[in-house]
Parts: sequence; C-alpha cells; structure tokens
Amino acid sequence: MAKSQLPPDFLWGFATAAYQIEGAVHEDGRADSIWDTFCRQPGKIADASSGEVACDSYRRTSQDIELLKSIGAKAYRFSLSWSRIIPLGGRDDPVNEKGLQHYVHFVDDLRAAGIEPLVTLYHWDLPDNLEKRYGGLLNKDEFVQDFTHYAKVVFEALAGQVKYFITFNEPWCVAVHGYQKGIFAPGRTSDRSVNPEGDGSREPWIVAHSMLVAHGHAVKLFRDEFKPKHGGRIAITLNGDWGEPWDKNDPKDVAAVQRKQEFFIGWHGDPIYFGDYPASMREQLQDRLPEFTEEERAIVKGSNDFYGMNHYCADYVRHIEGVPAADDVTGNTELLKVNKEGERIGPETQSSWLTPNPLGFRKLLNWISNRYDHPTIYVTENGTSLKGENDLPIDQLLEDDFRVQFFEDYIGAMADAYTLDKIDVQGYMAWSLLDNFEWAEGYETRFGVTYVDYEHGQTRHPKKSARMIRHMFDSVIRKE
Ligand code: GBH
Repeated sequence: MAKSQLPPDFLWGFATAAYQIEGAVHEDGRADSIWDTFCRQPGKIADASSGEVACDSYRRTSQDIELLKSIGAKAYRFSLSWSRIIPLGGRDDPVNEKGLQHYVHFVDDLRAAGIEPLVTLYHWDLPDNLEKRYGGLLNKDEFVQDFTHYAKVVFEALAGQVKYFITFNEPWCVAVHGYQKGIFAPGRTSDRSVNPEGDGSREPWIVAHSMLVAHGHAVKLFRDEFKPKHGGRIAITLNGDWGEPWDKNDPKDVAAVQRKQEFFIGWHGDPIYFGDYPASMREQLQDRLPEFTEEERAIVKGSNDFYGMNHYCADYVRHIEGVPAADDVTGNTELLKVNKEGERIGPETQSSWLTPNPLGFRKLLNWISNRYDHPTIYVTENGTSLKGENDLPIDQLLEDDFRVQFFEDYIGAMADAYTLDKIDVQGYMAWSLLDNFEWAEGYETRFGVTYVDYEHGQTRHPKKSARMIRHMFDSVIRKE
C-alpha cells in the first residue's frame, strides 16, 4: 500500500502561549493577569513557581526565531498577553503602545524569517484588573465588550501581517479547570477545601457562554472590518481527546462515549456550527445551561473559518449509573486508562491525563469532520510529556526517543486521515517549541522539543525531536 501523504502547502510548526514562555512580567508596562495573582497563592502550583521568568522569551524573540528557523518550522503559533497590550484590560483603559509594538515587531521578524505567524488572542491570561473590577468571564456583558475591544486593538495592529487568528484557546479548560475543579486561575470551585468561593454546578456553563459570545463578536468584527481588506482567517481552538468504551459490549458505555464527546467538544463546537448546545447537555443541565438569545445565536453560529483542534490522547469511557453529581461536567461518565479487559489505552507519560494513542487521533479527526460537515482543520496543538524526563541528566534528556516516536505516530495517523479518510487537515503545530511553565504543574513537566535550562540562564538546547520533525514532514508532504 502506498504511504499516506499530506498536501504540498501543508502548514506545520510549533506552538507556545504567552504566560508559559514570556517572563518579563513587569517589563514595558505589563500589568498582572489572573495567572500572576493565582501563582502567588500558596499551594496552587506544584513547585511553587510562576511565569515570572519562564523561558524569558519576551527578551529573546530573536533567539526563538533563530531556533524556529534552525529546525525548519514553516509556522509558529503563539499567544498575546492582553495585560501587556491593555494593562487594565477594559475598553476605556489606555492601550500600552510598548506592549503592542513588541508583538508588531515580533510578527514582522517572523515574516522576515519566512515563518507564518498564528496568533492566539486568549490563552487563559485575563488582565487581573477585569477579574477584580467585575468578576471577569462571569460578567458576560462587560467581558464581551472588553474582549471585542481588545481584539480590535490587535486586528488594527496585526491584521495586515497575520493570516491566522485564534480567539480562545480551549474554553473547556478555562471553564472546567478555572471554575469547576479550581486548579487553574481564577481557581473557583464548589470544593471548599480548595477555595471559599465558586459554584462548580453553574459557573462553568456561564463562563463558557461568555467566551462563545465574545468569540462570535470578535469574529464578526474581523470579518466586517479587517478581512475584506487584508484577507486572513479566524477561529476558536477546542481541546478534545478520543474515547473508547470501557466495556465495548455494554451499550451504556458506547452511548457514554458519544455523550462525553458532546460535553467536551460539542459544548463549544455545536453552538459554533449548529447554533445551540447539544441536546444531551440540555437534558442533564436543564436551566443551568444558558440559552442563546436570537442575537447571540446569529453571531455565534457559523463563526469559524477553520476548526482549531488541540489533541493529546485517548481514554476509556465508562457510564455512571444514577443521578449525575451537581458539578458533573462529563455527561455522567468516568474517564479511565484501563478497560474492562485490563488493557491500557496508551503508555504512561509525566502527565497523569496523557496516554498517547495515535489511532485515536485519526478517529477523532473523523468524528469532528463528520459532525461539523467537513471543516478545514488546523491542529493547533499536539505533543507529549515523558515520564521522569525532568530527572534525567541532560545528555539523556536530549535523546527524547519517546517523543520522537509520538510525533512519528501522530503525524502518520494524521496523514492517514487526510489520504485514506479524506479529512481536510491543513496544518499542524507541535506542542511545544520550548519546555515551559506547565500551569499548575509548574516546571516539573516538560513538553518542549527544546530543553530549557532554567538553572543556567534559560539556555535552549534542541532535543532529538526538534531535529526530527522536519524529516517526518519532508517524507510525508507531497511535492508539487
Ligand atoms: C494544552 O491543554 C494547553 O493548551 C497548553 O497550554 C498546555 O501546556 C498543554 O496542553 C499541555 O498540558 O482533567 O482529567 O479531565 C491540554 C489539554 C485537556 C489536558 C483536558 C487535560 C483534562 C484531563 N487538556 N485535559 S481531566
């Protein structure tokens, strides 16, 4: 059988996010985001660290561009720090020219190096002032207006040079980790041992609605005022992992897989492609799930120029009997790593949730494509941590064969989806260019294709995977 291929203009590269790499949190007028303040609370971050220094990328833009060039990247996905651009965040607050110009120059320098920028507006770092001023994402009316204004400031500065914009990165993670589990900023939850404030039975659904409506407004603005002149495309990025039934002979587990995907992906995907939340969510959540007004529906439906897909792994899904917990976000299911027969879904990594399963990637590409009528898909993140990587001596750490194999298998599965299943996948960004601040896990978990030596001046040392990815794409991308 002929080897599966990808199209000649396939866009591939690497991804990062502002708070995870930039550091320089007080430089040039930047103000706190909710992650700066969250990290200052004792016990929230595994190694008590923060993004204060991180990879120092704010001061090392030319090093990062050199690195991208040296490993053959065609594209780079990064996010903007809202509180650098509008420190206080709001639509009547001043724009910080220095912060904005930093990104203008960075984009120019990327283009000069022949690297296509993909810009994410919101990768979880809300200006802290907006959290304090009106409760951040819980206040839909204020948040939507402030996000849309921020988007306008960004489009005015960058739309001429940037052809791919992503509004929100993984609204699921914001809503669930930030408002149900309380493990991400702003750390709200019903669990009073974690936070005295929060309501995990209601707030996740409220903030998700805010993000969807804000996304819709930013997209409308882009299409009305910027796209006609500059072209370019805009979308949201949704996370989603594959699921297999825990007991494949139990129809309840088979149904649970579909319900789980509707709760994880359909929650945001259905309003964008169909104009409403999935029926399974309405059934379980009833009036806790917000309703779209007609105006909101019109603005959210059809608001993706492509499907931004973050994907890491697979789970077994088991149905739960009885009434769902008040703060259930899973569709009354349980995610497990071992099935009824005792088989593992994939090998262990440093991240307890991340068990690679490349065939699951191909299956999920099919699931998304079928559900949403074959959208163009850009994979905006895919990658892995390695069990115990942080404890290895550097010479061994740089030989990250497990990660090399991961990319080989996942890129192969994607090529199969394109060639054999006719899935319209046009881009792929490996997570991540650099080891970086892995949110609540701090620096103990490394996702980079480049080792960052935090003890010796944040120096960069490409791992084997950094060098290998270009060869994988070289061999799989069809020549014109
Ligand atoms: C991405 O999210 C982020 O965009 C990126 O910033 C981050 O560094 C990278 O992954 C690596 O973690 O709580 O058991 O239900 C990861 C996607 C999806 C991972 C949801 C955790 C939930 C597992 N996340 N998943 S669970």
